[in-house]
Amino acid sequence: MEPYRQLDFLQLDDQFTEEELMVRDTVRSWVNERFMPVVMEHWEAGTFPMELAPELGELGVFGPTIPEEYGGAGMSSVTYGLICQELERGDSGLRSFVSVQGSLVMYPIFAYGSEEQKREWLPKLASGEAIGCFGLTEPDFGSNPGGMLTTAKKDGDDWILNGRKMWITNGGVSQIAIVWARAEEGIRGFIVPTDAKGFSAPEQKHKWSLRASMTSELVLEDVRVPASAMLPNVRGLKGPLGCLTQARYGICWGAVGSALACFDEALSYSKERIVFDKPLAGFQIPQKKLADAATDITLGQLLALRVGRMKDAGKMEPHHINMAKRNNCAMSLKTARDLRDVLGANGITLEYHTGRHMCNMESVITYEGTHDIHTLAIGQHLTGLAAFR
Ligand code: TGC
Ligand code: FAD
Repeated sequence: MEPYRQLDFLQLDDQFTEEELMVRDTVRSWVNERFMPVVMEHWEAGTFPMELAPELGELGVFGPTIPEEYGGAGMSSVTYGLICQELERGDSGLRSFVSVQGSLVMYPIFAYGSEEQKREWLPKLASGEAIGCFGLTEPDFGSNPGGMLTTAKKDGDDWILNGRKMWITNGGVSQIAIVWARAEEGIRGFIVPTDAKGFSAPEQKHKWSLRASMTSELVLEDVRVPASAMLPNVRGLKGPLGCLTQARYGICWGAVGSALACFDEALSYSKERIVFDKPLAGFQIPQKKLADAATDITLGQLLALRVGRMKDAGKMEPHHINMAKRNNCAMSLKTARDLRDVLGANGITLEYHTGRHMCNMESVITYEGTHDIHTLAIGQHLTGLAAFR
């Protein structure tokens, strides 16, 4: 198969700055050299290559938009988007690892934390010396996190946490967990060290999607944390939902990366594969699949780019992200399904990447708000009427 060549049908590279393209290309080369050789083995084993965490830190992809004084790189949101695109072109598990660290762990500490919390944790998280996870979802409260049962009770100056979180990316490989819990005064976020007494993170096994990513439950049984563990500057569901807006933004770009990988593979395969004495690419039906995919990917690129420029200009609002996450995940899942078919039987082996991307996208279209939850959020914005309840 030929080396990766990214589809750029509308010459969108013209729309990026030199610095944005340089970061994209650096991350692309790293993914090719360091991640692609091991992805199949890890996906099959159901593990993430943890030895790469310090390299990801050195690459500057953990919280790249966080200011340099806290260990970040102070990059633009569009640059962050391109990073997510390149990582997810490798695998959704790789982008998830990075999104959770940057958007769901570093972001709440940066946006809602005290100065001491920022100075203590952000540099370690940026370098990959510490890994974090984000515990919002519970067994009975996924789409409706406002119903959470996990509690935080005051005991003198301390807090006592009790409850269960479920489907937590990086839960079993983290040093800290951002845990959202119901206190008397409303929902609060806590930085919980994972070696605290009463905290455990049993792994959730047997996934057939996002296999190169560890997913765990978080069990909190009378976990005692000091007052200084609470994120002081936010209260209520808008705290965790504000983090989700950041992570969903990265997914808009990541989903494009996954679809680009499938397109590149199907295009090169169809040119090499001979059926009925001529290349598969010379038949009308595969050409329609490729034309549809190229069009859908290009529209997804435009959407991600526009939302990214709006975010950098301070104009992006949550409903813009609802549309971009919803559209780009659905586009990427459909593209992977359609192009998997172009590879015939080879499409169901891990020797090729499209089937792996197709399975991964079933998680990506579900987490960070399901397709239908984003549909309802757009509906609410358009009509002013919430149809969730
Ligand atoms: P609602 O009454 O609408 O809102 C409560 C408060 O939150 C504010 N708000 C937001 N703030 C920031 N960003 C957003 N996107 C926001 N959406 C709402 C809202 O203004 C309000 O503020 P205030 O000041 O009035 O209190 O809340 P609701 O209970 O009706 O819920 C709305 C709904 C259903 C849209 C929301 O709960 C939702 O988004 N559900 C989906 C849950 C979800 O996405 N979970 C993701 C878990 S994390 C994850 O999946 C990580 S995967 C990681 C990986 O591996 O990449
Ligand atoms: P449910 O809420 O039970 O939804 C089931 C179905 O009902 C869906 O089709 C949904 O769209 C539909 N539905 C729900 N409510 C409505 C409604 N009002 N109207 C119409 N239809 C509705 N969570 C974290 O907190 N941290 C993580 O790191 C994390 N990582 C994850 C990693 C993976 C691999 C996966 C798969 C999930 C992860 N999640 C994480 C959880 C994820 O956010 C939830 O799975 C997701 O929000 C959906 O919740 P649920 O699974 O409980 O589905």
